[in-house]
Amino acid sequence: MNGYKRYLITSALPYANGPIHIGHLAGVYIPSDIYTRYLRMKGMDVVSVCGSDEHGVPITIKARQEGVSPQDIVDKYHSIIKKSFEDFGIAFDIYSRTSSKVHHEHSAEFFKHLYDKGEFIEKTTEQYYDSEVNQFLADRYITGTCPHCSNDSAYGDQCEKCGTSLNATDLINPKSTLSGAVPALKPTKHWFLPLDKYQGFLEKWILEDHKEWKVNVYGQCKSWLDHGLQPRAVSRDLDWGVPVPVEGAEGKVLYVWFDAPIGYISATKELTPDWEKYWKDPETRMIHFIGKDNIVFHCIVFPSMLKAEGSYILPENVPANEFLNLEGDKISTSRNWAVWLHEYLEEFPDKQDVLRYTLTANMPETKDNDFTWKDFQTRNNSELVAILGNFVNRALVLTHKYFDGKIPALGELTDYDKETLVELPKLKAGIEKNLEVFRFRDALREAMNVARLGNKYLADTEPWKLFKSEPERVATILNISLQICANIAILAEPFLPFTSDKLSQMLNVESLGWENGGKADLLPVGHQIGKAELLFEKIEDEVVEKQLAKLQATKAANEAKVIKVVEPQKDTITYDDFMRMDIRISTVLAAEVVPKTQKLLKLEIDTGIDKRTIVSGIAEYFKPEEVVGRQVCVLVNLEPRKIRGIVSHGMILMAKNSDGSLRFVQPNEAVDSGSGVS
Ligand code: B3M
Ligand code: ZN
Repeated sequence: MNGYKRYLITSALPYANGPIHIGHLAGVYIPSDIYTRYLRMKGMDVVSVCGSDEHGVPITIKARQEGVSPQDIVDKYHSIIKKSFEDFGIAFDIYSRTSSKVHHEHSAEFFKHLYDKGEFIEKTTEQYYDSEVNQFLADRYITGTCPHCSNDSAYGDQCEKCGTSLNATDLINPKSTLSGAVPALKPTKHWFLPLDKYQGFLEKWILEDHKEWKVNVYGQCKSWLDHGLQPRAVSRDLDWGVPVPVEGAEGKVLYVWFDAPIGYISATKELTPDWEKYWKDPETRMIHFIGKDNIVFHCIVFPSMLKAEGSYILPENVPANEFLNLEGDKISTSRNWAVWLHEYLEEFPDKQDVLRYTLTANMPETKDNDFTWKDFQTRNNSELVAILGNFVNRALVLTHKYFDGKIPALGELTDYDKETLVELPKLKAGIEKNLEVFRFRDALREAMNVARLGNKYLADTEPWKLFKSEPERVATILNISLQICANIAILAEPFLPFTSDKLSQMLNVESLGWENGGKADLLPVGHQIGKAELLFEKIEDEVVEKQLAKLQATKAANEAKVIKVVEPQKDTITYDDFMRMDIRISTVLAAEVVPKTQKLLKLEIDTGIDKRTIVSGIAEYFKPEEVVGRQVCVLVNLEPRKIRGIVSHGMILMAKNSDGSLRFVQPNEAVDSGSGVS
């Protein structure tokens, strides 16, 4: 903590292509907020910046799916996300967005500066181009067959079935998702940042000078560095983003991972004319809060960009978290497997701190962790209500009852009183020690221990039994209890800001600075406290069951959706081709399984023009007795074909369901046999 004049806290810029959920909060924004609040309470010069990441292909895809412009998408989600942060008390100094003018200008300038310094390599590569829509295709806009597992809907960057990362040129039978056309390779020029050039610098800076970084972060960096870094393209052929500011770059934009981290700089620039102090003075300590999937960009790519530029500081630490799962499954936007913050608040409008508490207590600091509604309920009922809420409530209620809500005088202290009070500065130091190394779960546990201390103190001293016989002793006990309450208001603030506010109001004090934590004389004798209100209320089983039922319904809906393979449209035929098909309503007269087969039925059919034999591959789905007497559609003029020694004269029309099962195509009311279908 020493040797720095100021802090710059950045939090990963969420993509503005969807709302945010508990995983985002637990992974990035709660730790960032706890840390920032702590620094502010200590009176540090600190700036916390964030904003929406509004560029990149996923946003253009979402826009296309919804039939609106990318700007419409980012406008919509930027305001939803911004509101969620405000509602949860995530206290950024600025929440900006990368479509802002300042950002476009600053990121273009940053690129131009590197370009002019000759920091990029220009390379022409072959990329898929869709000549029907006249554009180069981002990897996500190309589908084809995976060369590893034959999945025929793999993307140009990854096969989601077998998980392999791919290059678009690896795909067999590539197809443009924009037009369905077969794309062709076409040369295109791009700018690459030669990361290999920074290999030595990064090895020293991270592997030698930052051994204190979290094991998961250090390990990922080491693995990248051990594999050897390669030049990375920092431009893309796309029409959404920051245009590449050099001649001959029409239709090209900065790669989203080039401009997004510069978003931290532009947000600071929007916030204060003093922004350079935060970005360029080595006495600033910069911390990046991110999730584990962003480690390489924040520890390798962005530092290389900053180094290439030359005038910026580097992050002092990047305390990335792992992922949070939900009820044992990976959180997924596409499967709607998430607790969305805006939905949570509809159900629990005044329980921001309960979620903040549960997510901090389960923060995926060193490994992936699980959020369950049961745990949420237990944390609330057995910790927040039973310990913190209960203690504060008893202390305040008894003070009103015995002393008209005025802080009573302290008498002579017993050994037990002294032992209790001596714990306060120790707990405070424990919180600090943990926060300074980004161990938020342990820090929270120490903060809760302040409430545990108070709860135990009241339970052990039982002032309600003493008032008649020893009113002075009760005065001392309540004075001490209230001082502990004031400590909670201070020490819990970074974690539970709403509760801390409410508690300060109840104690009738302005919010107290961090330096007061640990003290036992925060509330002077005679000070009038406010009304005692409950800080937390019990969450009943039904409430949690309702949330579980909602997730269950999501799961059921997802299961119904799986393997929905919709076959692409076939080649165009002429009207005449269609008219040449003679389809008739026919009746099945008799049916039997073709001997030694499992799939084939031999059917005797009345077509209205004749009676004939047709062999049909439906035996797995229909027993002979189920089809006799049915009206079916038959293509009667199909050329005869010998199947298992039986000549089949025509084809029964069947619909194939998404799970592969078959259904007859049949009139919904009886029709004469022989009626034509057209
Ligand atoms: N938007 C990725 C993400 O949300 C990205 C972070 C940018 S931070 C500069 O995971
Ligand atoms: Zn595959």
